Amino acid sequence: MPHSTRATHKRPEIKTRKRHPYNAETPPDLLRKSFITPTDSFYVRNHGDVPEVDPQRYRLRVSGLVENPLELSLEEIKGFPKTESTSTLYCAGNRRRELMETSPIPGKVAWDVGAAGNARWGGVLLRDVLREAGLKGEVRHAAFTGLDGDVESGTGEPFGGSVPIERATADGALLAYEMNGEPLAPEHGFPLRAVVGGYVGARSVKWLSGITLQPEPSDNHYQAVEYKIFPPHVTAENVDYSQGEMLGEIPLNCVVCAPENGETLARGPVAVRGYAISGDDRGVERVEVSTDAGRSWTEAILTEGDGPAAWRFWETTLEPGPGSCEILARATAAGGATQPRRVEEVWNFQGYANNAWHGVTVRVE
Ligand SMILES: Nc1nc2c(c(=O)[nH]1)N[C@H]1C(S)=C(S)[C@@H](COP(=O)(O)O)O[C@H]1N2
Ligand SMILES: [Mo]
Repeated sequence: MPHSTRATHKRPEIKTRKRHPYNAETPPDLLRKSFITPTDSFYVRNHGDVPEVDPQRYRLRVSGLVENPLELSLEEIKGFPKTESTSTLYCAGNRRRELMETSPIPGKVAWDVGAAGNARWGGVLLRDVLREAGLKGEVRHAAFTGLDGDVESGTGEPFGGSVPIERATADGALLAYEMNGEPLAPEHGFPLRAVVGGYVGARSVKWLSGITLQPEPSDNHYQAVEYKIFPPHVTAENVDYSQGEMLGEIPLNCVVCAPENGETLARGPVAVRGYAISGDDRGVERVEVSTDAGRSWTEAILTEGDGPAAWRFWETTLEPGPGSCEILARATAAGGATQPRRVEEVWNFQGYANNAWHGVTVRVE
């Protein structure tokens, strides 16, 4: 098997969602086990082949509207002050499977709830590197380009995407060379990736080869065509790609990880656990659960998580009656925002950003 489709360090419990290119997600129980997701259970989202990069010959190019275009070796990048931050990567396609059950979304990865993970990233602040390059006044976006080969888009171009310059220069935007205290694994972007806290995973470009400072967002396929939200009536047949909204901040979301959907439980108290996430830096204010289809709610306890870019873990205890029971969960953001109730309200033909109330159905005996 070629190097490009091999997952180097993953546990056997990880669920492969696609072999070529390699895509895999973390099962819910494993995801909820530790606040920092170990690298060997962290999801992988690849749109092309994992490139084999020689760290000696590697260069990062910083170009566009800058006073001093840069070409930095890995050693030169590591010469900037080192910074560490805990930040959740959240794939915009997470929970697509539920959207697909409402109405088909052909050709897309059927992610359950595990295309998300929280890591301790080590690297340098993107703004330190941008300061060295010297931004010109017209800069509005930082556009990242990767080194992937043979991407699914068929454009022949590697994966790329951009973020507004305010995000690129914020505290949570890193050029990371470490994940959980180790050099990045090949499938997570070795030797260098962007990590943009609070933004959908697609903007955290792996195997970073270039950063272009520009007045407009990136015209890369994965910014201009995919990772865009269209209203529910737009389809692959009638879509106008000049329209739609480019995904940015992670939409407020809340997921039940335990018990798992379809589990059979004995009568008595049940520990209910999950994660919640909000892409804005004020974070998650409250998580509630319901066992009566949302008529009444019980507040859960927020446990770990207090940084702006990391998810929150939550838990509570319920005692559902015998028979079939759906346990629903929803979050409220610090600014007061809530989640839409039904998947139908958020359905979009590319299947992104499903943040309807999440639920698991269990049987109590
Ligand atoms: N170069 C490159 N960067 C990429 C991707 C990719 O396919 N190629 N996938 C993106 C998407 S959609 C997500 S969700 C995250 C996943 O990061 P991970 O595989 O390290 O979990 O990487 C992003 N960066
Ligand atoms: Mo993603």
